[in-house]
Amino acid sequence: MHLQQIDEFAKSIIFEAGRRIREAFSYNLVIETKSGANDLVTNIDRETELFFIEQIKAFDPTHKILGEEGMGEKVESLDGVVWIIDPIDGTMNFVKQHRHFMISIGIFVNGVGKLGYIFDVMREDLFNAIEGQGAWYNDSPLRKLQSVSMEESVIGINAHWVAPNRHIHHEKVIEMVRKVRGTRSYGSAAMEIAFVVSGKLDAYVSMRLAPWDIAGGTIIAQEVGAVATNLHGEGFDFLHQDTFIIANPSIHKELLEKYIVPYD
Ligand code: 2AM
Ligand code: CA
Ligand code: CA
Ligand code: CA
Repeated sequence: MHLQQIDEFAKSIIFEAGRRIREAFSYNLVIETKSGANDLVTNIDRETELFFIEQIKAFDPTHKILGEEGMGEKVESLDGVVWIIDPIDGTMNFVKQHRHFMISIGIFVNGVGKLGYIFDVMREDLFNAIEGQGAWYNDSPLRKLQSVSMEESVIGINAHWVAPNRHIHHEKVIEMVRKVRGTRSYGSAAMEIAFVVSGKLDAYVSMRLAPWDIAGGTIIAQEVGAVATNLHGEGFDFLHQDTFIIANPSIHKELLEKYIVPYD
């Protein structure tokens, strides 16, 4: 099947899923916790993932789907066409603010990221990319990232990492916070990645992300020259969780060498 056809189909179901999520606020949200008090899931996360699975299987039953809520089949390899889906990224924002949450989708063909989408559901803003053809914010092309210095940078990072913790040298994070122009924390990994690829943030760091948090975003990143790795500077494995950084290429190395230094 032609990539262009999959792209058109993907956009159509993302917009339809967005309409359904916006309507869902008028009926009951059932909120549950998963691994802990800050790890939430709702009936809408699950229903949205199921909607994607049903639509994709009707479109082409050979496509495989790896979704956060585990409603699809078990996906153990990236052979064939694989959709990696986060039906709602930023569930806490969804529940608490009714905004600032994204649908995030990456489509891989035999392990290569081909199509990436991050959709801001309430603003109806789409960031997307086609491998080798470019990236767009709605209908405007996204430009290659211009270089920035640390002093001019705005970095997406959670306040946790400025306090003593077992993941990274927090005193180096404090140095970074003092050096850069500003820091932000939006509560949706996909939103922060969308901001990095469109130059609204210069980097985003997380200690633990899963494939569905970053699949769509890393495909868009390639098209604008943003660099995405784990905190050891290695490529991300799309079947397991890992640490994560995405940055403007002019500061990625410096961030990892001087400021975002994991213990192990
Ligand atoms: P989610 O909303 O899809 O769960 C919140 O800081 C960001 O981290 C969100 O993008 C959230 O995705 C993601 N995240 C990944 N693992 C998480 C976890 N165990 N608990 C809470 N948020 C998590
Ligand atoms: Ca979640
Ligand atoms: Ca997520
Ligand atoms: Ca989610």
